[in-house]
Amino acid sequence: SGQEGAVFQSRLPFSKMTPNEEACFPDISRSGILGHRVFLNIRNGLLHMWVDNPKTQLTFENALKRLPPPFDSDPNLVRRVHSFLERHGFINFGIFKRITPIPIKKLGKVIVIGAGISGLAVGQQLQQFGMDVIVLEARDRVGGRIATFRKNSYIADLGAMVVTGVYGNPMTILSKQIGMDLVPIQQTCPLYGPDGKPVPKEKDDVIEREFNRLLESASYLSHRLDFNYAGNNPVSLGDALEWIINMQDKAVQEKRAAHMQEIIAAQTKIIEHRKRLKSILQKIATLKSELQTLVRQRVPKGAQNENGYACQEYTIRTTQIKLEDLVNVEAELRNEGHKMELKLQELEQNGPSQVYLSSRDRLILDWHFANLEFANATRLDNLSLKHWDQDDDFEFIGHHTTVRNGYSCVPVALTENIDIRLNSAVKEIKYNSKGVEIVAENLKTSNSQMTYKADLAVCTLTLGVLKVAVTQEEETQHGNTVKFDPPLPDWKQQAIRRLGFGNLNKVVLCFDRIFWDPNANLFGHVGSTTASRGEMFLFWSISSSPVLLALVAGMAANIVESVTDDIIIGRCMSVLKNIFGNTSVPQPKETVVTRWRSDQWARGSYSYVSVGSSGSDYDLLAAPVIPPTSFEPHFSKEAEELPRLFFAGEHTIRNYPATVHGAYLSGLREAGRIADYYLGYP
Ligand code: F2N
Repeated sequence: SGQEGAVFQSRLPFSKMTPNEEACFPDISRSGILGHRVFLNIRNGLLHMWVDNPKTQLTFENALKRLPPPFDSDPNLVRRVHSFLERHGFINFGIFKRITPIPIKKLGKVIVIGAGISGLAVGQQLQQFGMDVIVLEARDRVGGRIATFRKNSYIADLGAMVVTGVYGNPMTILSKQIGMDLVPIQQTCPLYGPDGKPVPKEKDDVIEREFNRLLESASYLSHRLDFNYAGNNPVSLGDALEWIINMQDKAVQEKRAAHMQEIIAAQTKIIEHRKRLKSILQKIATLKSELQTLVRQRVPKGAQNENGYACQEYTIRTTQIKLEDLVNVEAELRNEGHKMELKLQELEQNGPSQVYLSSRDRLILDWHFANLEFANATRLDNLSLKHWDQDDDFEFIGHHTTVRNGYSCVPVALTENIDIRLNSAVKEIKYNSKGVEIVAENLKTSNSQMTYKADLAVCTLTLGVLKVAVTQEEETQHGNTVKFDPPLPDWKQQAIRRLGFGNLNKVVLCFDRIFWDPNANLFGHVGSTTASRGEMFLFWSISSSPVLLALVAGMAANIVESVTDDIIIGRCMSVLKNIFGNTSVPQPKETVVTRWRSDQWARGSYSYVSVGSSGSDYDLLAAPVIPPTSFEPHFSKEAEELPRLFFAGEHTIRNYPATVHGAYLSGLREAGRIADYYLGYP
C-alpha cells in the first residue's frame, strides 16, 4: 500500500532512475540530486494515483491537479513523465474508463499476428496511442494458450491457470479492472505412493530436503566450479543431477567398503587373539601337568640331601609362579577378547546405509523431478545447467492464485474495441522498407485469401510455430506453416532454433461429486517407474465444482499425444481408484485431454532455456527486424532504417518467460517501442 507499494507493483526502484528513464530524460539524468528527486517524486506520485484507481484513465490534467506542491510547479516535466509512463505501459494499460477520446486521425497501420495475451496487449496499447490496428487470429477464439473449458457448471483451464505471485504482477492490476476471481492456492500437497497408500509425512519431508540439496549441489557445480561443459558439449541439468546422484551412490559404496574392511580387520584381530589364547591355554595345561608330576614325584625333606631338596622345591615354586603368570595372562586375554567381540558386534550392527536411495525413495525423488519438469515443460536433460533458472530473480512475491471463473475472462476482456479477425490463418509475412503485406487464409470460407497491407506487423506466433517456419524440412502445404519473405535474418533464425519450446498436457475430469479431500487444492501421485514419473503426477482441485485436473509432464507429456482419450482417461481412473478405492470413484461426466504439441497454432506449451541456449536468446527473439536495404533510390535513409517486423510473446521476454504476465508485458514493451519509432517522442 502507499506510494512505495505502487512503485513496487510497477516493478520500478523507488528511489532510483532506471537506465531506460535516464536515457529518456537525459536532462534530468545530468541535473544532479535535486533534479532526480523531483523526477522521482512526480513519477512515484503518478504511479500511486494509477495503482490506486486503475479503472479510470489517469490524464495528465488530473495528475497535475493532484500532485502536491512543489512537484506541480513544472507542468512540462509532469507532462513528459506522464507520457513516458503511459507509453511504456506503467499507467493507463488494460481495460479502464477513458476520459479523453482516442485520436480519430489514425497515425499508421499495424497488423498484429495472433490474438493471444501478448497480441491483445500490443493491440490495445497501439490502438490507444492512435494507430490503426487489425489483429489476425487463426483460431475461432482469442486467448491462444489461455483457454478455458466451460460446460454446464464446469470450468477448467486447459492452458495457463496460475497467477504466480501478486506483487509486481500486471495481472493484479487487470484483476482490479475486470472480474477476475483470484483464489490463493493452498500449497500443501499430500503424496500417494505407487501402491496408492499415503507417503508418510516424515518420509516426504526427508526426500524433499534431499531434492533441494541435489538442486543446490547442481547449482554449486555450475556457478562455483564452472562445470558447465563436458568436452565441448554444454551440460544439462538432468545430467548434472544424475551425476550427483551417482556420486552420492559411489560415496555410499565407498563408505560401505571401508566399513567392511574395518569388520574384516576386527575379525582378523580376534582370530589372532584366539590363537594366542589357545597357545596360552596349551601352555597352562602343560605346566599344570608338569606341576602335578613334580608334586606327585616330590621326595620328602629327609629322604634326600639338602641340595637336592632345595632344587626340587625351587623347581616346583618357579613352575607354580609361571603357571600363576600364565593364568593372569589368560584372564587378561579373555578380557581383551571380550572387548574385541563387543567392538565387532557394534561394527556389524551400525553399518552405513546399504544404498544412497532405496528404490522406493528414488521414486519419491522422481516425483519432485516430475514437478520440476512440469514447471519447465520439458525433461531435465533438455535444460541448460547454467541458465535454466536465469529468470529466478524476477519471480513475483506473494500468493500464487488461480482464476476461479476461468483465465479466458482476461483475453476476452482485452478484445474491447479492437478489430480482431478470427479464423484468419496467416500464411505469409512479406516485409520491405515500405511496409508489410500479410497474406492470410480465411479458415471458414475455404480457399479465400486476404492480403493486408500495413506499415508494420507485430508477430506473436509461438516459438513452436516459428520453429516450423525456419526449419528446412517443413510440412509444406498443409498445417500451419508461415513463410517469411524475405526469410528472417540468420541471427533471429539461430535463436529460434536454439531456445527450447516444451510441452505439458492436462486431463480434465468432471465428476458429479467430490471424493477427494476438499480442503487440499493439490495431491500428488508417485509413479511406479522413473520413466513414467510425469504421468498424472499431480492432481489439482481448484474449481468450486467437482473437477479434477491431472497434469502430464516431462517425457509423458509427448507420449500421451499419440494415445486415444479413452486410454488416458482409463489411466487416470485407475490411478484415482488405486488411491481412493474402486467403489469411491464414480465415472466422470465430462472429460477433456489437451495435446498442446499437436495443436498446430501452438506446437507446444511454452519456452525453456535448452542446453546450448541462454537468456540472451530471449533478447534476440524480442529484437525487431529491419528489412534488407532495398537500393531503391527514392527512399529516404530514415524510412529504410525503420524496423517493420516486431516480436512479442512469452518467448521474447528474458526476465518473465513462459508466463501470461511475461507475454502481456512483452506486448506493452513492443507497443512502446513501435510508438517510439513511428510516432516519435511525445
Ligand atoms: C496464429 C497463427 C497463424 C498461431 N495465423 N494466428 C506456472 C507458472 C509459470 C509457468 C508455468 C506454470 C505452470 C504451467 C501452467 O499451468 N501454465 C500453462 C501455460 C501454458 C500452457 C500451454 C499450459 C498447458 C499451462 C501457466 C500458468 O499457470 N501461468 C502462467 O502464467 N503461464 C502458464 N502457461 C504459459 C502461458 O499460457 C503462455 O506463456 C502465454 O499464454 C503465452 O501468450 P502469447 O501471447 O505469447 O502466445 P499465444 O497465447 O500462444 O498466442 C499466439 C497466438 O497466435 C495464438 O492465439 C495462436 O492461435 C495464434 N496463431 N499461428 C494467425 N498462422
